[in-house]
Amino acid sequence: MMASFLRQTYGQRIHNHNNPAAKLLLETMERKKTNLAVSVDVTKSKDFLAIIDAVGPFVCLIKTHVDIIEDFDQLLIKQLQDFSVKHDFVIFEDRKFADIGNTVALQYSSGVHKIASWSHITNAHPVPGPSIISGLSSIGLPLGRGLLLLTEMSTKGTLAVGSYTEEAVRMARAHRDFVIGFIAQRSMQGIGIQADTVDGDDFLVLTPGVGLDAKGDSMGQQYRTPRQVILESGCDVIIVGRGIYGKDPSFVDGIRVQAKRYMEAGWEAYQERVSSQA
Ligand code: 5BU
Repeated sequence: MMASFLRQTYGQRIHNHNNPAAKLLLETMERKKTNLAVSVDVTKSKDFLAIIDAVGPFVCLIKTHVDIIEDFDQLLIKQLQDFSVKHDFVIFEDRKFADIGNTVALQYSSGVHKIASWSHITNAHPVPGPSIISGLSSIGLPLGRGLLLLTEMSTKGTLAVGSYTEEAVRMARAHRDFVIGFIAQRSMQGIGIQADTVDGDDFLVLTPGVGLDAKGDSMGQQYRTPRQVILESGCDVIIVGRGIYGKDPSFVDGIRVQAKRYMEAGWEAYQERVSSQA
């Protein structure tokens, strides 16, 4: 059955969560009136920071892939954190952990990037089973971090479907303190439980594969509109990358225009959702 979280406002849903990262994200969305996350997939620090400063006012969250930055150093993390305070957004390193508990704990805490020390949210593939959650949680939970499990993907031919998705949602329910939600293409409400059971777990759904102008790319990516994602599929956050900065990361005026456009489209779809009676 369809639970009522979809009609609750982001502000109301803060009370459904105990994890500090989940609360921070919902508070930020409510305060700034945006469900837009920008994925900053560029290889140079200069472009990375320019895009973040340009889109900052319009986003609830900045998603990073710090391992693609060629001139990465700890100063960049300090600058990212300063922007997070200046513009009031949450940080999500899209690391997609996928190994045994001991290894992911080391990858999360250590190495060049020390992700747990600065990223409010990170994510993991459920493929190793529950031990990946305990491994990451041993590092992240004491720091107040939150984890998203990847239960679906936006790519053509993804294997994350059916019973894989269902089992992953069950894994999340068993680790509610640290797992705050999913990277998925639709609401995971009621997935993996009996049809007549009420699902009392409010998970956040962050959704990549969003574009207003293109249907996909040449490497298997598939795009849907903010309306399809938020209103028709019940997701909470739209994640947009190239739709906002295109091929020219230095054209900040254009980037601002696109960020505002996606923010408005995402918020309009959300308002329609929470006010709908169906
Ligand atoms: P794009 O430029 O809007 O296509 O970028 C999408 C981003 O979201 C990119 O960083 C991907 O790594 C990420 N992504 C995705 O596109 N699809 C998925 O299913 C997952 C992540 Br999981």
